[in-house]
Amino acid sequence: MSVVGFDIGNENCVIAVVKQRGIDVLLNDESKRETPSVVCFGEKQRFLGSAGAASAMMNIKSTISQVKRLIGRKYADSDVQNELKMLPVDTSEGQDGGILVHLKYLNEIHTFTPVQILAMLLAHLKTLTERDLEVSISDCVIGVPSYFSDLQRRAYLDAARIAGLKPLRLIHDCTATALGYGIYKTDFLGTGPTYLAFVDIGHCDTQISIAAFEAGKMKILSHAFDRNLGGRDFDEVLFSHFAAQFKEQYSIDVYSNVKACIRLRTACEKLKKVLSANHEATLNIECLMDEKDVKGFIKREEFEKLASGLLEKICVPCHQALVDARLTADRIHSVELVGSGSRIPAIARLLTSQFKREPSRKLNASECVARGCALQCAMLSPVFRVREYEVLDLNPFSIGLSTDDGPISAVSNSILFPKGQSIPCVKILKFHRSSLFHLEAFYANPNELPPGTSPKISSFTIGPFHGSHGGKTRVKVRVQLNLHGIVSVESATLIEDQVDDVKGNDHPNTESMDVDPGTDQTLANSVDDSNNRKDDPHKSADSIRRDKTTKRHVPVSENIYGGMTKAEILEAREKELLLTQHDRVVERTKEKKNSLESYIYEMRNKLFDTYRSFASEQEREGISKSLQDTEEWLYEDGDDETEGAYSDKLEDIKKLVDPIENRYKDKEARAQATRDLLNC
Ligand code: ATP
Ligand code: K
Ligand code: MG
Repeated sequence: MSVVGFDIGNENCVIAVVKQRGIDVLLNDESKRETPSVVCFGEKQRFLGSAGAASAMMNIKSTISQVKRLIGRKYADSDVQNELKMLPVDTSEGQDGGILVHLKYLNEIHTFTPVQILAMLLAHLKTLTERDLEVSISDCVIGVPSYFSDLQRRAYLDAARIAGLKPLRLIHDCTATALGYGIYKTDFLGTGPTYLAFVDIGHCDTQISIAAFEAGKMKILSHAFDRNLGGRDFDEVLFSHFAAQFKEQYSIDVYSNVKACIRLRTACEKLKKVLSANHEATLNIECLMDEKDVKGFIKREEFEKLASGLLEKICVPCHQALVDARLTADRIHSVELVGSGSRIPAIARLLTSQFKREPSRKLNASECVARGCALQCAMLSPVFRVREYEVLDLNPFSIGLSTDDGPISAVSNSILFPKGQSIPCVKILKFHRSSLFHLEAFYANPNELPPGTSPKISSFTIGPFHGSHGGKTRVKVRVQLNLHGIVSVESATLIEDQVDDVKGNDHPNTESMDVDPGTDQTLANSVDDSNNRKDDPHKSADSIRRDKTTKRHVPVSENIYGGMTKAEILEAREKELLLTQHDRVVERTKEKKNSLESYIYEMRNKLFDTYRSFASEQEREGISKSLQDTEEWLYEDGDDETEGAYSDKLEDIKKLVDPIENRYKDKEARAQATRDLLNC
């Protein structure tokens, strides 16, 4: 079994695997370590990853990039609308308020959700991994932004399932980076924890986390972010600058031309990269639009002036990360700067002033997330032995729970899992109920959330069940915030005392409290770590009074607001398999056609050269004619044929050529034998 880590970026994906001697980053079909996050629907097949990027310009209206920006989000969200403006693909609102993309593919309009598109990308990464490892894989760990909502995390898991993957964990990007940093480091000072800040600037976002390291463990103290600040925003600054300049200079309005926009944006991204290493850079685009060639020039200083607003924005999450971690900048031992978006020199300068020290670049800026994910996967996999290392991460947004009757007042401010709570975590709640009821999970503090995030998470139906007459009925509900950062009801148990009420408190370890006798809810117990599950204090209490208490399993069903049902996931999985199958057939057909073509060229040469003296004139003429006919067929009727048709044609010619080839080979073998004899 193999363990794999995936970093799904808005621009690039990285695959890392743990091998005997360490962590390897895999090469894609173009031998690159980064794979573009692009899904493109060509006329006859899909092009994924690098092939997708290569085919994008030919299929503008059916190429999707940055799908991560759309995952688990609402069509009506104003941020999403801005995103969609940049995506030249047709979209609409789904019945559940989600996003649908419509593309022409195989002469039909197909509709996909962002989850399906992400699944295509994941399936591609899975294929690349399997090709490299020569085994099939399913266990993996995938990096996610810390600001992802419950729904976005679930969407990632759904996409992974559709792709045939089984994520052992969705891990926050910076947590993965911090893990990769800390696990091999043994020189942390003995006196108390060492604090580090990890700053990851990607294509679309900025994430900052502060972690505390001690020998053998790492604890995340805060996650802060700007969801809308990344490399592409710097591209956009250059884009607007040159769009305005070209309007004046060349009287062209690139905004009116989709293709010109894409080309100018691409050129601006290149320009930005050049400016990271040089003090000035030029831009040349041939035939940008209206058959006009354009030229531009900019100095780094000017670029930095244009981008000063963006640069200042980075200070906000830096400050927030420190505040949430309850630390001042001088307590930070080092600031590790990662993500390729951070290569702009002005960013390092700005961070220097924020943290009062120059950021360091000890980690591989583009691979650290994937590497950390692979490590975490090895740690979670039963088949791998990794050094003992504790990773404590935390919940980014406060999660509340309410019942049909309103908030659970036993929980302070009805927040069950506060922001900063460590994950995973289980809390046990007891309700005095005699029949089916509902629980509702929600985000308790909208101020913490990225704008546009719905506070509604999910609702859980506990039941149906019926208490037997006369007995006192309690329902014990285990609510968990799992390793992925997703809230769910793990189980519900009906507990009936057959005798009179036992006592308020179940067990010395149980903090039972009837905080709100007016309602029928009681917060019974909080267990802050699911690792403690095995020594649930209830077990011993129950075994003591087994004769008096009965326990029964109560069914729980969940409804995720905006999520996919199991049936929908299955259907999407079937569809993905069909599309993959189709792509494979198209690929094989192309290969067969190519080999037929090259066989024709090869034989045409050999026939009048190497094989000349081995064929009669009649044979040569027959073969020549057959080669000629097949070539013509390839250009006409045979241009778009099936795999089988190309194989048949190849076999037909081979039947004519083989006898001649055999005669040649016989003679060669005899000659070689003679040579060997002479050499003896
Ligand atoms: P995200 O983390 O937002 O999902 P990602 O992980 O794909 O995206 P990265 O690969 O870390 O993002 O960074 C991509 C960004 O880095 C792009 O905007 C790219 O233009 C930018 N970039 C790459 N090289 C340089 C460079 N030399 N100078 C400036 N920017 C660069
Ligand atoms: K990346
Ligand atoms: Mg990234």
